[in-house]
Amino acid sequence: MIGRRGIVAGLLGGLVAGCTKVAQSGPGGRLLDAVEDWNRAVHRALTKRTALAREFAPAEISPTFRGNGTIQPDGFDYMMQQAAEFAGWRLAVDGLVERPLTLTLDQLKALPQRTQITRHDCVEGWSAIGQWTGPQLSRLLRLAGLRPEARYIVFHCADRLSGSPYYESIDLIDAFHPQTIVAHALNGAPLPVKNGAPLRLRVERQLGYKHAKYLQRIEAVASLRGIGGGKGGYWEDRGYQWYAGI
Ligand SMILES: Nc1nc2c(c(=O)[nH]1)N[C@H]1C(S)=C(S)[C@@H](COP(=O)(O)O)O[C@H]1N2
Ligand SMILES: [Mo]
Repeated sequence: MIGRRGIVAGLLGGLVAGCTKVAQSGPGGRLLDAVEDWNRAVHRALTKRTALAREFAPAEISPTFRGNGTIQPDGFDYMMQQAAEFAGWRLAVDGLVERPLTLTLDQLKALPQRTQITRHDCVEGWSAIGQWTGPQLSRLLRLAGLRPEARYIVFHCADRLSGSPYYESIDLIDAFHPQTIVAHALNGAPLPVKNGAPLRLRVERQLGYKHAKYLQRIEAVASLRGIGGGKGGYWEDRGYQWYAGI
């Protein structure tokens, strides 16, 4: 993970530089304190980003997990796939990768799986607890091999809202977070159409709109400019925060 390693290297570099300056300036207690404060702040920020979201017990699963936003994509291609129970669905992993992938649902299910019971929080003011299953996104990205220029992962969806394609994006810290998965099952059954069949992102440290449904393509990019309205997501292009941490 270039991101984290880069930050840690920068941090060590900063500490070494700090120590040299302290050594040069004699009793530099104040400077050392400042470096320590900075170190602590960076460390706190990093642990916050990489901490696990709370996981719940099976008894806490919501009896119904409502659908929000698109609950039935109305494109012809999607409806044909739906009629065939998504037997022909393919997930592309491409962009700034060494080995572009096209994966069937069976191939995704054959990878090691993660199952997690988490709470979904929508900005519109509702929450639901559900159990999600699927391969970790990190595994797909390692299979494809990210190129060093990759900075963001973009999720292209099969639906449109008010005429524009739904899409989302996250940085590499969230992309490699252990609870970031490409889910094909909700509560032990194939994903219902209203919840994003046949594949949706779960990015558990962020709000509901980041959890892209109807996933067709995962693209590694260096910049979010030029995709949609350029702000990194359908709702971001309409004024929502790009980083929607919870
Ligand atoms: N493709 C797509 N993904 C989407 C949306 C959407 O309209 N289209 N809505 C988002 C919003 S605002 C929320 S709260 C969740 C809702 O997920 P659910 O339908 O499983 O409750 O999906 C998110 N992902
Ligand atoms: Mo939402």
